[in-house]
Amino acid sequence: MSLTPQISQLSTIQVGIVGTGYAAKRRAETFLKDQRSHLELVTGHTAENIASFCQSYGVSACDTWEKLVTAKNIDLVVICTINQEHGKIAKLALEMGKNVIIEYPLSLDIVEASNLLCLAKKQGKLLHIEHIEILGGMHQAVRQYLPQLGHVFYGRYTTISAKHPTPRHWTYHHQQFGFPLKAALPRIHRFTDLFGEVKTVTCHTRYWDTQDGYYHACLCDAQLQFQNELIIDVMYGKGDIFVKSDRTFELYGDQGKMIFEGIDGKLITPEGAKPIELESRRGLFAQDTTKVLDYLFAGKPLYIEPDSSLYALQVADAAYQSSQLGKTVTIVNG
Ligand code: NAP
Ligand code: BLA
Repeated sequence: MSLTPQISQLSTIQVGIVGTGYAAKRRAETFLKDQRSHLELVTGHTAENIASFCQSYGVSACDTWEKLVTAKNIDLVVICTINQEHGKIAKLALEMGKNVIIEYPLSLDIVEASNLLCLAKKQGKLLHIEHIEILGGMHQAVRQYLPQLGHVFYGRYTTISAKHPTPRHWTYHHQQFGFPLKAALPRIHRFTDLFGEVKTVTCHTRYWDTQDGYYHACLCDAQLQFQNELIIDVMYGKGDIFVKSDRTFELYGDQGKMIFEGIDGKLITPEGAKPIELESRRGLFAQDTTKVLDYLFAGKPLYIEPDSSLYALQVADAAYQSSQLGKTVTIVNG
């Protein structure tokens, strides 16, 4: 992606954030510390949370996202709100000629996501889709030790978040969160980043519904077969039907195996087992934010291209189609 000259000539960039939750807070803290950015405006959902966010960080409040993305004094819009809103906010921001940072997923709609990449290119603006899992310790360790596994033929990634009771939160709402493997896109993106193109996807999804579009538990299980015959099983579950949380990542190769249970990693080869220690997952939004400023001001390459996120979304969309149709879906790779 080429450097946006307009920004590289500026000494500071004027930032607006849409959202007041965890991601928005970590972003705001980094923008406030970095001399290259000025946090101008913040908007969100409930007036109460907008007011307390703005008071904590000493920022001006805006009552709607439309006003924020059309504000003349904003150069960079950062979209940290619920998934259902992502696509439309990104679209207006790009149409207004803003640079955009968006938390994954870019959109819950694959056609809209693809159009947004074209729009960003046409406008000559940055569209950065955050994928902090790529910056995280586990993915870096997997990349580092992968050559020691030999030919990798099977992998499995289980993430279960047990909740008792399940909160009435947007992450348990069908429309607001979206299809689980689109919303939790890193479950697929970790593998497409390492192993490339997927050939077929078979997926089953089950929800334990409550009311008003909410559910109290869900289970989404997908099997991906890659072009190189590698088979990956992805299991995503959350809510009150689960007794215990679990995060287990495994890769099997003909010369070794890697396994991560939470932050405890192991590389197992015929010579024995070697522990792989991981750092905490904190600090990743700060890193992502700094990398965007380094890109805009110094032309340093970003760690992720939007096409990589779009491809993972295409695979997640195939998983959605598979679970709707009750059969295996073949991916048409460009
Ligand atoms: P969060 O802490 O729950 O914050 C969600 C934000 O959206 C809050 O400002 C909330 O406002 C607002 N919101 C809630 N319900 C809404 C509704 N119905 N309509 C409009 N806005 C609503 O969420 P988060 O963890 O920061 O996630 C934000 C985005 O980042 C999501 O797309 C998520 O997938 C992505 N992401 C998060 C992480 C992470 O580590 N947390 C990692 C990667 C990607 P109120 O609180 O006032 O309702
Ligand atoms: C990812 N975490 C996410 C996502 C959501 C949350 C909505 C995006 C969807 C997904 O990939 O599953 C929400 N995570 C939470 C909430 C908590 C949580 C509400 O841990 C409550 C404690 N995120 C955090 C915190 C950390 C964190 C406190 O909110 C770490 C200390 C890390 N969340 C984190 C990371 C990802 C993520 C690194 C990227 C997904 C991945 O690593 O695969």
